[in-house]
Amino acid sequence: MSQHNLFSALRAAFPADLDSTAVETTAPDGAPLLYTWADLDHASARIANLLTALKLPEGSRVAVQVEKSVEAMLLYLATLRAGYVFLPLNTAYQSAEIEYFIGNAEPAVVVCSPGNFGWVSKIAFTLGTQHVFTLGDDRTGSLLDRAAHHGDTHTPVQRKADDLAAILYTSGTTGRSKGAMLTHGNLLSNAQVLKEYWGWTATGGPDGRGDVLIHALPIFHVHGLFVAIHGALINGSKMIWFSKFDPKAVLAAMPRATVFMGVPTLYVRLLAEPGLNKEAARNMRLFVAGSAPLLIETFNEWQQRTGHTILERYGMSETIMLTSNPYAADKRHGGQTERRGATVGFPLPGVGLRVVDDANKPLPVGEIGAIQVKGPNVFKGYWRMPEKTAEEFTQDGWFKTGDVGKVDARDYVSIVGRSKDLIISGGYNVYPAEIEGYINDMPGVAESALVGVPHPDFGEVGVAVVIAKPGAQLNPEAIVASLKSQLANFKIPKKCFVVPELPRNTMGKVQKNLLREQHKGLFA
Ligand code: MLC
Ligand code: AMP
Repeated sequence: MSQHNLFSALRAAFPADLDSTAVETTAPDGAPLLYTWADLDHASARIANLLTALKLPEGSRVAVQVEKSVEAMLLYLATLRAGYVFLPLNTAYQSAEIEYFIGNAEPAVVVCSPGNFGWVSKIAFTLGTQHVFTLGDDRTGSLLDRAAHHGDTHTPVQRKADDLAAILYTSGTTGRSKGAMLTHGNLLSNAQVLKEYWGWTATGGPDGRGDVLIHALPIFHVHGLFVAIHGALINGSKMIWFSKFDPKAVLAAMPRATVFMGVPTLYVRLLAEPGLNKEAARNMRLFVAGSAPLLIETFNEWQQRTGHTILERYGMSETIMLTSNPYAADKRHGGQTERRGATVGFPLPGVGLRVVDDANKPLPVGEIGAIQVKGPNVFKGYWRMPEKTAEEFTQDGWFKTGDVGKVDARDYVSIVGRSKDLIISGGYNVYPAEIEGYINDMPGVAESALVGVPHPDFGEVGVAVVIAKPGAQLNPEAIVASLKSQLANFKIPKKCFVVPELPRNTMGKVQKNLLREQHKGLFA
């Protein structure tokens, strides 16, 4: 059997000089911290040996909800290395959310922050998890304590391309989260394509060691966990690692870096820094944006201030990266080099993309329809939801993205909307049905609607509109406070209104477009 373990491919790309710096970061107390490539290899081997020693069943899930740290990345690498399935969880999730994920994924191992051990371990043990470890962002916790007793060499477990490497939960339109199953083959093929397409270079960066990536995104989603980490590792490139995005710190690191990746909010916040200029960006090679629509104003302002044209790309949890504006001349499209604002570029090599009508019939150039995709990057299906998986694929194997868009005469893809009822706020997805479910369960609530409205920082934020049952008195602040006690903070509506009625069409369906229109100026 040939070896398809993603870790092996990443490890093979480590530079020959294993004592050179792989990651540069600061400890929570502000002390500088350097990790060599040898450190990454040995520390991930220790954790992989610990996981192996637990003798977990084949295909076991390792669910992780910890603050961002280099060790959290090492835990990801160790999970791949040991052949298990990594399941990252947003640190903002609260107990009801965690209970759902653990109940649904049935992980054999859960790793949580030391401060959350009480409630997380209670949920996990109740639901049958055998092992709960802790990992702090200051290298404390039982995971590293236990791993320290294991050896620092480890042979990656053989995996087939089709074996699961990770499960990423993505909420569904009905409110129930679905686990997107990604294989070693999905992740590796996408990393290899992006290495080539974005011109990652092993030499020529500011320190003479090739590209240097500023990593400032969370590592529980596709963008920070796969696109950024795999991008750097598969090129043997150093990372300047930030546990939290701080525009001033990123700006200060920029002269030592060549590549930056961010959701649009990160670009908006960097533009608010007076020090962002051509001089600060002088050594940069590439700025990548995605996960949410990048406003053309942000794209243009960035060009004026830094002299660099942001490369916008488009992806999903289910597919990793799908399309990208060109980094260099793209021979498949007449050698075009232009990175065009308000477009997401061309389908990546190997990715099939079509725009179709309601009958799945491909539409002519320029017409707006549903975006469907195919390729080695497309996931294996939703965890334990075969019916849902079947619904989301056409009979001839195209995945329905739920995004609405068009392809122009020069082959550039634009996303113009979504058929799925989804709000993307600061790069995080908020599914209205989930929030409405919580509001509707509150005493005195008859019905509610959550809509996304424009926001200067987060791009889009949720606004809740609620109607009371006859005779009930509702307080918008109390509704928001109740949601805050139950849900991840980014899902909380930024504003809540109690109104006598909701606008409806003749079928009685709530007209969310009218609510959006009514509230679009709230944060202007
Ligand atoms: C934080 N807050 C948000 C928010 N993030 N509100 C709405 N949307 C968000 N995204 C709120 C908190 O609830 C809190 O409110 C207040 O802001 C401060 O919280 P914080 O945690 O201190 O915020 P901050 O650190 O400033 O975080 C903002 C951010 C973060 C933009 C840095 O949201 C972020 O890292 N976003 C990136 C998400 C990402 O990586 N997405 C990739 C998905 S992959 P209060 O009221 O409690 O004080 C994907 C596929 C693809 O989509 O194509 O890539
Ligand atoms: P997620 O399920 O968190 O992976 O989010 C995926 C969704 O993010 C996609 O289906 C799109 O709706 C959206 N998305 C990602 N990149 C872009 C982009 N560049 N422009 C617009 N929307 C995007």
